[in-house]
Amino acid sequence: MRILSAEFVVGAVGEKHSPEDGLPEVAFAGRSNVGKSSLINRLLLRRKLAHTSSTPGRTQQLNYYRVNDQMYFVDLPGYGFVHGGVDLRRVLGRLTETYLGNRQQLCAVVQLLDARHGATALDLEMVGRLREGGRPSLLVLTKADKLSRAKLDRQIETLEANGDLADLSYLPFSAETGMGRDDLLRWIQDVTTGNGTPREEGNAA
Ligand SMILES: Nc1nc2c(ncn2[C@@H]2O[C@H](COP(=O)(O)OP(=O)(O)OP(=O)(O)O)[C@@H](O)[C@H]2O)c(=O)[nH]1
Ligand SMILES: [Mg+2]
Repeated sequence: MRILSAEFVVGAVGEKHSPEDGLPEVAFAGRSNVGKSSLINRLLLRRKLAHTSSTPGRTQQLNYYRVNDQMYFVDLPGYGFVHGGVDLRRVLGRLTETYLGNRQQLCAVVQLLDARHGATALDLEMVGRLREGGRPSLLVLTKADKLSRAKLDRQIETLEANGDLADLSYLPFSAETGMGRDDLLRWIQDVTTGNGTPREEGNAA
Protein backbone atom coordinates (compact mmCIF):
# COMPACT_ATOMS: atom_id res chain seq x y z
CA MET A 1 0.00 0.00 0.00
CA ARG A 2 1.37 3.41 -0.97
CA ILE A 3 0.57 6.41 1.17
CA LEU A 4 -0.97 9.04 -1.08
CA SER A 5 -2.55 11.23 1.56
CA ALA A 6 -2.67 11.40 5.33
CA GLU A 7 -4.34 13.93 7.54
CA PHE A 8 -5.29 14.33 11.14
CA VAL A 9 -9.07 14.47 11.45
CA VAL A 10 -10.14 14.54 15.08
CA GLY A 11 -9.09 13.70 18.61
CA ALA A 12 -12.25 11.96 19.74
CA VAL A 13 -13.14 11.87 23.43
CA GLY A 14 -16.27 9.80 22.84
CA GLU A 15 -17.87 7.85 20.03
CA LYS A 16 -20.06 10.79 19.11
CA HIS A 17 -16.91 12.61 17.99
CA SER A 18 -15.72 9.76 15.80
CA PRO A 19 -16.04 10.03 12.00
CA GLU A 20 -19.35 8.84 10.60
CA ASP A 21 -18.40 8.13 7.01
CA GLY A 22 -18.11 4.40 7.67
CA LEU A 23 -14.51 3.97 6.45
CA PRO A 24 -12.68 0.99 7.99
CA GLU A 25 -10.53 1.71 11.03
CA VAL A 26 -7.24 0.16 12.12
CA ALA A 27 -6.34 0.87 15.74
CA PHE A 28 -2.88 0.95 17.32
CA ALA A 29 -2.76 -0.23 20.93
CA GLY A 30 -0.01 -0.67 23.49
CA ARG A 31 1.57 0.57 26.67
CA SER A 32 2.28 4.24 27.10
CA ASN A 33 5.56 5.18 25.47
CA VAL A 34 5.84 1.95 23.47
CA GLY A 35 5.95 3.95 20.24
CA LYS A 36 2.41 4.02 18.80
CA SER A 37 2.51 7.60 17.57
CA SER A 38 6.04 7.18 16.19
CA LEU A 39 4.96 4.07 14.31
CA ILE A 40 2.02 5.91 12.76
CA ASN A 41 4.29 8.75 11.67
CA ARG A 42 6.70 6.31 10.08
CA LEU A 43 3.91 4.45 8.28
CA LEU A 44 2.54 7.72 6.94
CA LEU A 45 5.99 9.20 6.21
CA ARG A 46 5.10 12.27 8.23
CA ARG A 47 7.53 13.05 11.00
CA LYS A 48 5.25 15.14 13.15
CA LEU A 49 1.68 14.24 12.25
CA ALA A 50 1.08 12.20 15.40
CA HIS A 51 2.49 13.82 18.52
CA THR A 52 5.25 11.80 20.11
CA SER A 53 6.85 12.36 23.45
CA SER A 54 9.36 10.85 25.78
CA THR A 55 6.80 11.52 28.53
CA PRO A 56 4.41 8.55 28.81
CA GLY A 57 0.69 9.17 28.44
CA ARG A 58 0.89 11.89 25.82
CA THR A 59 -2.01 10.57 23.73
CA GLN A 60 -5.24 10.95 25.70
CA GLN A 61 -7.83 10.72 22.95
CA LEU A 62 -8.74 8.48 20.05
CA ASN A 63 -6.71 10.30 17.42
CA TYR A 64 -8.04 9.69 13.92
CA TYR A 65 -5.87 9.94 10.81
CA ARG A 66 -7.53 9.57 7.42
CA VAL A 67 -5.26 7.65 5.06
CA ASN A 68 -5.65 7.70 1.27
CA ASP A 69 -9.29 8.68 1.85
CA GLN A 70 -9.77 4.92 2.29
CA MET A 71 -9.38 4.19 5.97
CA TYR A 72 -8.57 5.63 9.37
CA PHE A 73 -5.61 4.90 11.58
CA VAL A 74 -6.67 5.34 15.19
CA ASP A 75 -3.94 6.13 17.72
CA LEU A 76 -5.24 4.88 21.06
CA PRO A 77 -4.29 6.24 24.48
CA GLY A 78 -1.53 4.11 25.96
CA TYR A 79 -2.14 1.93 28.99
CA GLY A 80 0.14 0.94 31.83
CA PHE A 81 2.26 2.74 34.36
CA VAL A 82 0.40 1.29 37.28
CA HIS A 83 1.86 -1.07 39.81
CA GLY A 84 0.47 -4.38 41.00
CA GLY A 85 -3.00 -5.84 40.91
CA VAL A 86 -4.76 -3.31 38.70
CA ASP A 87 -6.71 -4.83 35.85
CA LEU A 88 -6.67 -3.64 32.28
CA ARG A 89 -10.26 -2.44 32.39
CA ARG A 90 -9.36 0.19 34.96
CA VAL A 91 -6.22 1.45 33.29
CA LEU A 92 -7.66 1.56 29.79
CA GLY A 93 -10.48 3.86 30.75
CA ARG A 94 -14.00 3.89 29.41
CA LEU A 95 -13.08 5.57 26.14
CA THR A 96 -10.74 2.87 24.85
CA GLU A 97 -12.77 0.10 26.45
CA THR A 98 -15.95 1.18 24.70
CA TYR A 99 -14.15 1.78 21.44
CA LEU A 100 -12.54 -1.66 21.29
CA GLY A 101 -15.72 -3.36 22.45
CA ASN A 102 -18.31 -1.63 20.30
CA ARG A 103 -16.92 0.17 17.32
CA GLN A 104 -18.44 -1.33 14.18
CA GLN A 105 -15.92 0.22 11.79
CA LEU A 106 -12.94 -1.19 13.70
CA CYS A 107 -11.63 -3.94 11.46
CA ALA A 108 -8.18 -4.72 12.90
CA VAL A 109 -5.89 -3.93 15.81
CA VAL A 110 -2.13 -3.57 15.73
CA GLN A 111 -0.84 -4.37 19.21
CA LEU A 112 2.59 -2.93 19.97
CA LEU A 113 5.12 -4.48 22.32
CA ASP A 114 8.54 -3.09 23.15
CA ALA A 115 11.00 -5.45 21.45
CA ARG A 116 13.31 -5.19 24.47
CA HIS A 117 10.72 -5.97 27.13
CA GLY A 118 8.32 -8.43 25.53
CA ALA A 119 4.81 -8.81 26.90
CA THR A 120 3.86 -7.45 30.31
CA ALA A 121 0.86 -8.71 32.30
CA LEU A 122 -1.28 -5.90 30.93
CA ASP A 123 -0.16 -6.69 27.38
CA LEU A 124 -1.25 -10.30 27.88
CA GLU A 125 -4.63 -9.11 29.09
CA MET A 126 -4.94 -6.91 26.06
CA VAL A 127 -4.08 -9.80 23.76
CA GLY A 128 -6.74 -11.89 25.48
CA ARG A 129 -9.28 -9.17 24.97
CA LEU A 130 -8.42 -8.77 21.30
CA ARG A 131 -8.71 -12.51 20.87
CA GLU A 132 -12.21 -12.41 22.39
CA GLY A 133 -13.12 -9.55 20.07
CA GLY A 134 -12.26 -11.82 17.14
CA ARG A 135 -10.86 -9.12 14.88
CA PRO A 136 -7.59 -9.67 13.03
CA SER A 137 -4.67 -8.46 15.11
CA LEU A 138 -0.93 -8.43 14.80
CA LEU A 139 1.80 -8.08 17.40
CA VAL A 140 4.40 -5.54 16.38
CA LEU A 141 7.71 -5.43 18.24
CA THR A 142 8.70 -1.78 18.29
CA LYS A 143 12.05 -0.12 18.83
CA ALA A 144 13.66 -3.15 17.19
CA ASP A 145 16.61 -0.90 16.26
CA LYS A 146 17.63 -1.05 19.90
CA LEU A 147 18.34 -4.78 19.72
CA SER A 148 20.77 -6.86 17.68
CA ARG A 149 19.19 -9.28 15.21
CA ALA A 150 20.24 -12.18 17.45
CA LYS A 151 18.58 -10.65 20.51
CA LEU A 152 15.49 -9.84 18.49
CA ASP A 153 15.23 -13.46 17.34
CA ARG A 154 15.66 -14.65 20.93
CA GLN A 155 12.93 -12.29 22.08
CA ILE A 156 10.56 -13.65 19.44
CA GLU A 157 11.39 -17.21 20.50
CA THR A 158 10.58 -16.30 24.09
CA LEU A 159 7.23 -14.85 23.06
CA GLU A 160 6.43 -17.89 20.95
CA ALA A 161 7.23 -20.13 23.89
CA ASN A 162 4.54 -18.36 25.89
CA GLY A 163 1.40 -20.49 25.54
CA ASP A 164 -0.86 -17.44 25.52
CA LEU A 165 0.92 -15.98 22.51
CA ALA A 166 2.14 -19.01 20.59
CA ASP A 167 -0.46 -18.78 17.83
CA LEU A 168 0.20 -15.13 17.01
CA SER A 169 2.33 -13.44 14.40
CA TYR A 170 5.13 -11.02 15.24
CA LEU A 171 6.53 -8.26 13.16
CA PRO A 172 9.71 -6.43 14.21
CA PHE A 173 9.42 -2.72 13.55
CA SER A 174 11.49 0.40 13.95
CA ALA A 175 10.22 3.94 13.63
CA GLU A 176 13.88 4.98 13.48
CA THR A 177 14.98 2.87 10.53
CA GLY A 178 11.70 1.93 8.85
CA MET A 179 12.23 -1.78 9.48
CA GLY A 180 8.90 -3.62 9.09
CA ARG A 181 7.10 -0.73 7.43
CA ASP A 182 6.36 -2.43 4.11
CA ASP A 183 5.13 -5.62 5.77
CA LEU A 184 2.89 -3.74 8.17
CA LEU A 185 1.35 -1.65 5.38
CA ARG A 186 0.72 -4.81 3.40
CA TRP A 187 -1.03 -6.40 6.37
CA ILE A 188 -3.14 -3.28 6.87
CA GLN A 189 -4.08 -3.23 3.22
CA ASP A 190 -5.14 -6.87 3.40
CA VAL A 191 -7.26 -6.52 6.53
CA THR A 192 -9.00 -3.38 5.33
CA THR A 193 -9.85 -4.84 1.95
CA GLY A 194 -11.17 -8.09 3.38
CA ASN A 195 -8.19 -10.29 2.53
CA GLY A 196 -7.10 -10.52 6.16
CA THR A 197 -6.58 -13.78 7.96
CA PRO A 198 -8.52 -13.92 11.23
CA ARG A 199 -6.16 -14.21 14.17
CA GLU A 200 -7.47 -17.64 15.18
CA GLU A 201 -6.03 -19.01 11.98
CA GLY A 202 -2.60 -17.55 12.76
CA ASN A 203 -0.02 -16.24 10.33
CA ALA A 204 -1.75 -12.89 10.11
CA ALA A 205 1.44 -11.27 8.84
N1 LIG B 1 14.94 4.07 19.03
C1 LIG B 1 13.62 4.13 18.84
N2 LIG B 1 12.88 4.97 19.59
C2 LIG B 1 11.54 5.00 19.40
C3 LIG B 1 10.90 4.17 18.44
N3 LIG B 1 9.57 4.40 18.50
C4 LIG B 1 9.39 5.35 19.44
N4 LIG B 1 10.56 5.72 20.00
C5 LIG B 1 10.73 6.72 21.07
O1 LIG B 1 9.94 6.34 22.19
C6 LIG B 1 9.32 7.47 22.82
C7 LIG B 1 7.80 7.28 22.86
O2 LIG B 1 7.29 7.26 21.55
P1 LIG B 1 5.76 7.63 21.23
O3 LIG B 1 5.56 7.34 19.79
O4 LIG B 1 5.42 8.99 21.71
O5 LIG B 1 5.00 6.54 22.12
P2 LIG B 1 3.42 6.33 22.35
O6 LIG B 1 3.19 4.86 22.42
O7 LIG B 1 2.64 7.07 21.30
O8 LIG B 1 3.22 6.99 23.78
P3 LIG B 1 1.85 7.50 24.49
O9 LIG B 1 1.13 8.38 23.50
O10 LIG B 1 2.34 8.21 25.68
O11 LIG B 1 1.06 6.28 24.83
C8 LIG B 1 9.77 8.68 22.00
O12 LIG B 1 10.87 9.27 22.67
C9 LIG B 1 10.19 8.10 20.66
O13 LIG B 1 11.17 8.85 20.00
C10 LIG B 1 11.72 3.28 17.64
O14 LIG B 1 11.27 2.49 16.80
N5 LIG B 1 13.07 3.30 17.89
MG1 LIG C 1 1.21 8.54 21.50
